[in-house]
Amino acid sequence: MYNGQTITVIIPCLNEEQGIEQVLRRMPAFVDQVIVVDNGSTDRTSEIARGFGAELIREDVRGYGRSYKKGFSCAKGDVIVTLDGDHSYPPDAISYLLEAFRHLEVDFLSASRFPIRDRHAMSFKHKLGNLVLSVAMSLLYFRWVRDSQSGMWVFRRAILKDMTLESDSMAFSEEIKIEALKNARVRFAEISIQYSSRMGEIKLNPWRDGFYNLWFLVKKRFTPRRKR
Ligand SMILES: Nc1nc2c(ncn2[C@@H]2O[C@H](COP(=O)(O)OP(=O)(O)O)[C@@H](O)[C@H]2O)c(=O)[nH]1
Ligand SMILES: [Mg+2]
Repeated sequence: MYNGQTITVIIPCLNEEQGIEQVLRRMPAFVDQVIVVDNGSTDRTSEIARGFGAELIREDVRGYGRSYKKGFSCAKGDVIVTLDGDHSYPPDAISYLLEAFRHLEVDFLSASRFPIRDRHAMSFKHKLGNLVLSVAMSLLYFRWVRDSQSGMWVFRRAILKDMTLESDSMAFSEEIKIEALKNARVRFAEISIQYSSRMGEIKLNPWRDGFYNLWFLVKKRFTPRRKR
């Protein structure tokens, strides 16, 4: 419970035995529900998550977006906080983000990894790719977003019912921000956090995911919404 609100943290994991241990070790005590979505790990990810008392949920179909949608369906908190299982996003920043979320009176707060202070945290290629995707998203949606690919967000769970989240892949991170930005009733803000080098092996495929995410932005912008 934080400021009278119950908090759910969701962490998607695909073989993150090193990172998840550090993330869970640093999880603030005020978090009411910690959900680890195991996306078919073959290492000790699930064992470690259970050992720390996290709620372990399995998603057998691979995909970052797919994992999040499964996690959302099990979330009970008033406010949802997300981060990777690789210990690149700081769990210590959760209280800082929740404080900013309240202070800024927003419904969706995205944590930007920029400016990057740890120069080993992201390669030049990744920085450039991130910039291209963020400029593209900002131009398509008429709103400056510095980090369209950030995986750390804080939002009111109630806004999920107004979102159309179709992506099962890495494009999910831009899609959820677009859905927040497009909704006039959802107040959106971005704030900077400290991003550091991930532990374990990277799951992102920079060229494939980068081009796909660019294509996804354009497709989502120009195709009419599917009826639900
Ligand atoms: N790329 C990818 N990540 C997944 C998947 N399932 C869960 N994840 C987790 O999603 C997070 C993001 O992946 P990561 O390799 O860190 O990408 P990056 O942070 O964009 O460099 C990590 O915690 C992964 O373990 C999946 O199918 N694909
Ligand atoms: Mg990561």
